[in-house]
Amino acid sequence: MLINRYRRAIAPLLIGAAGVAQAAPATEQDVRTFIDRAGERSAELAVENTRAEWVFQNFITHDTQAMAVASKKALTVLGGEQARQARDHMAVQGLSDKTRRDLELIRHDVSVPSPADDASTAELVEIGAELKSIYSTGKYCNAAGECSVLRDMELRMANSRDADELLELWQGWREVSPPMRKRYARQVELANRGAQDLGYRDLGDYWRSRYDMSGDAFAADMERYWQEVKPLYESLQCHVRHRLEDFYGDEVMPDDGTIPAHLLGNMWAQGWGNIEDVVMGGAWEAPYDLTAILEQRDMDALDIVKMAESYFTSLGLEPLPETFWERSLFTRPEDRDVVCHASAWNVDAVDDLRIKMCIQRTGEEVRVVHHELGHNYYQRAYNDLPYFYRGSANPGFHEAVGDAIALSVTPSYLVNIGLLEQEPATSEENTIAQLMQLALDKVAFLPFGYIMDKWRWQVFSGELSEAEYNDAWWQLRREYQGISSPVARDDDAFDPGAKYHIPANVSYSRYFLAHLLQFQFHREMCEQAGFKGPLYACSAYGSEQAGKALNAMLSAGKSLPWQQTLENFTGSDDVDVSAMMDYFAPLKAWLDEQNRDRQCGWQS
Ligand code: X8Z
Ligand code: ZN
Repeated sequence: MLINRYRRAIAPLLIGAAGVAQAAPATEQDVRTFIDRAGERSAELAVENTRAEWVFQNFITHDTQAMAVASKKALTVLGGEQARQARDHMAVQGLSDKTRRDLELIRHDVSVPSPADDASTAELVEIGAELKSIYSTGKYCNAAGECSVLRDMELRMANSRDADELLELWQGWREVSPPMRKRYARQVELANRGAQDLGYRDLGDYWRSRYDMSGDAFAADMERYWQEVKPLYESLQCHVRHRLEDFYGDEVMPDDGTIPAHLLGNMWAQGWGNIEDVVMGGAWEAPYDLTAILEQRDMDALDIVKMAESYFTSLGLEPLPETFWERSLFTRPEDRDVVCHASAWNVDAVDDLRIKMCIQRTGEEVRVVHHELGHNYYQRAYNDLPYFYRGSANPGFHEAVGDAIALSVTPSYLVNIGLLEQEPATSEENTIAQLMQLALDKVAFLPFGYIMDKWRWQVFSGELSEAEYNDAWWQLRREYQGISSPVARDDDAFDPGAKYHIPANVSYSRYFLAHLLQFQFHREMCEQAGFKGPLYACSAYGSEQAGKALNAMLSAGKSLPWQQTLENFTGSDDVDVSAMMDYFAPLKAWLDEQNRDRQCGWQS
């Protein structure tokens, strides 16, 4: 049966490749011809689709959406056909490891696979565009009829210390997502069928299987990494909860040990850096305030991007092309709807690099700009590889590069580039305050980075019905993050949909991995730069040797199993949480001291 299906799939290829009208047993060479052709066909359609998608995301209208859908549909059809063929070609006897892996890459080249029939593909792609559009054009209108967009609400959440106002913003944004739920459930149904056609149990199994190991082994590794970093998270959660209770009073704090989700300075409680003042209780101030520096110097969005670019060029990498500055979107246009969620593009897959971002003048955004340029430098480094190798070693690598670079935004770096007059004194206070600032973003993020896909894995496997989506989401939020909903949720609530990557269908394990990998990359770059001293004090700024080592990794794209690429760069073939744990070791000791007589932990 398998052989028959396989023969049918490969027969046309043999006719095309060898010019004979009869199916012959396929050889490695035939399969290689298939791989090359698949790459050429995908490359052509992908550029066209990226262009249509760029226009749609920069000018969201009925028509641009229709155009993006049409081109996405063509790409999904092609990607699906080739992925199914790749799956069948795996039955060819005696293939080399490299060819097998190349087939695997083709099999994984669609993020949301469709069943083979035309109607399903059209429906699936349409739903995808609708979800993105609902999210990106979403506005919250208050009782007085004043409407706000997400960026403004996020900024208010970052700065407000009024629990009622925070609750209104938190609830308000979640009014955008209920209309997504039905569509989302239908999309899951279709994409699951698409994944099953490719030989996977469901879409979750398909997503987990793109890591050069079985999907089940990947899930086990994710859990292992989480268990390794969990004690650090628990110490932070306990301290933050107590500080919030001191600040807001115990009437807003549940007595089960969880933190209500609206008090953490971020719409999704995924990063808590905006409430550093509350967490440090005014006792120890951060040694510098990057947001204030940007204001004092009157730096605008363009200045921030130039600053990030100059970090990359200091490593010996080429400046961004002229077209980057002409074609990127740096600030939110007032007159139209755009997808504001930050992203980095290489439109022609050669050097048409761009970012699209609604930059705000905050220290947090400085990190995000570095993050996006990390994507652009990666895209440029692998642009000369065959199509299916153009990508990061695994999805986490793409997300880790710019963040690793931003870890070099230290006080000494800011002095170096003239933004800070002098380095803050070396003191325990300053060290802890600096580490706390970063931990509130990086450590706080870890369980959130994990549950976004954990929730989807449950949804995709059919473990949850549509009616259970929201409760299961809060169950995970509670269990892993120790965070609870500040109010009972309505029956029609769809809170996962209020986070971009759910409607946009971007898998999220990549960010969890990136939060660990970036410390590994940073450690390696610091070694290359010859830095001696604690990891948190290192900036690899200006080290061409570090730049060379980094670029060698970037240039490998996904041509090798990621474990190999990681080993070539860092000497280790696995994600190693010790880099992150070492980085935060002084903070962990300090937190445990603060927490000594406190009740920690929460009911899950
Ligand atoms: O989505 C992003 C980037 C674009 S790839 C801005 N990030 C995740 C998020 O915002 O939720 C970066 C960190 C996590
Ligand atoms: Zn990213």
